[in-house]
Amino acid sequence: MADSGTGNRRGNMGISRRRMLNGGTALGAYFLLPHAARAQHQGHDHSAMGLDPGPIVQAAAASMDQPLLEPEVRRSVDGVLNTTLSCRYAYKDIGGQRLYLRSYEGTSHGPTLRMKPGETLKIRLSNDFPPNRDVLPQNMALPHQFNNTNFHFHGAHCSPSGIADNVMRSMAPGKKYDIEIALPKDHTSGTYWYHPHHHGGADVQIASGMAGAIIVEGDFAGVPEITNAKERVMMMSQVVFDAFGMIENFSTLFPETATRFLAINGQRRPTITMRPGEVQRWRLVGSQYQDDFFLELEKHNLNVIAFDGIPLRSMQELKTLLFAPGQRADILIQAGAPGTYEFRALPYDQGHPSPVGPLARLVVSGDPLPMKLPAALPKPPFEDVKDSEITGRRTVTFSATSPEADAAGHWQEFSFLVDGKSFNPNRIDQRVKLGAVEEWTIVNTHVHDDHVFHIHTNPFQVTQVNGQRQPDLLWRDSVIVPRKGGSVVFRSRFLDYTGIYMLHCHMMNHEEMGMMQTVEVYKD
Ligand SMILES: [Cu+2]
Repeated sequence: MADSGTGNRRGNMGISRRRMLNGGTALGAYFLLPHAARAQHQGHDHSAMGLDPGPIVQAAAASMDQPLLEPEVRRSVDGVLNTTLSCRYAYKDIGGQRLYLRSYEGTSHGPTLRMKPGETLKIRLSNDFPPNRDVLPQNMALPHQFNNTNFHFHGAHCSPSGIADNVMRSMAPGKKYDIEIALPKDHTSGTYWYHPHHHGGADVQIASGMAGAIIVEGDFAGVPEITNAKERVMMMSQVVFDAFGMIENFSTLFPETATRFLAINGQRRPTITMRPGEVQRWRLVGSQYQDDFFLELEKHNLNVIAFDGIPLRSMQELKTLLFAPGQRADILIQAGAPGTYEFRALPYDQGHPSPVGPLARLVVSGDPLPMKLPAALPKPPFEDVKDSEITGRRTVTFSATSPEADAAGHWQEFSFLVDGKSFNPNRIDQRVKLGAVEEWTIVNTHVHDDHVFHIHTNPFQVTQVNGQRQPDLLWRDSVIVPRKGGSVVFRSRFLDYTGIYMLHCHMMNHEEMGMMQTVEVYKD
């Protein structure tokens, strides 16, 4: 990335980039001070110069334990969800930090879109970011031009072409773009999401909170234990920022220990209230940019009814849930005895330590509200893929090279590859004939990291992990592939859509550095 031009863009602080660099250490330390201490510090400096310290003390107001807020909801009308989406910089107050980040609509996460199978999503996207100031890199697989964007409907079974779910589109700053995505009538109902997918800047944009939920309505009809439960949309995130409260350089996201703290819907440790016995449906969206969360809710089961927007055949009553970037989990929580319980990420070894810390607090209080968990779930939407259906098999290998010292290296010392190659949008890597039903083996030869395989357009049914038969035969669109030669075997039907789309690692640092391939489904 060329740094030459970025000084002006950061010039809102009234000093040149050179001076910022010279004073970087001091300023960095300043920004790491707790708010109250910073306010006091600023007060001293400024009063000495006879300046009003301004309203910064105000920002020291409680930054945790506020009620959980959910993104604004936009719904379809007469079969169409017609909306606009502005991509722009915004100040965001997260966990007591005033950050200046890229956003949808100026909010911490984008609006929640609610629609039904058979309906059409029409978006006029306005790229209101400033112009890119960096030239294209020699190696296009590397991060660049963070102000270009596009739109991806993660998990949707829809056309990847034209102005539909086409992640090959490039939406440059200063212009408006139309997106039109038609869902088929038999689309699964559940929790989906949207985020930018422009290669070069998607990682920076997602890490900044550019993501929103898409709820395809209508699942579990006839199961009142679920449809009567209050719903909550939870956009999970790892909050990262530099000493200036921004993300303007890829080094801010890498190495993978860069996370400052965890958040839900742009709030650090918010409070969720429930009455004893009450059942709520939490729609967890794995919009964290990079790492797995190993989730636990103190003294409560996580009762999973759907993964990746696809209803399960039976509820899974879990004590902990390993939740990778890109994935979704719909869970029923039944509140226990009055008290306060931590919803948190526990330590986990994904090759490097997964981020840990509080996500939210569940406060159970008030009169009991007797509700029940469902005794059984309805028939799931997809038939199992049978041996007799399989028309072909292939293997896809994730690998990476890293410096000797591994995680201590600069990001440019690593490479992240699929089948030994870095991403090239002008090359077709997997060609699949329309109508094929295939069994794929995804291998991860990287010794240091688990990776997260994700493919667009068609979900898949996982049959084996590390050679072990999976009795629950889950349908997913994103799955963890264990390190050190680990593997996942799945089956998928390529029935409805031709066109070019992507498979990639959903740890966005890896995707951005080249761990992505093109898939072309063609008609004979
Ligand atoms: Cu990866």
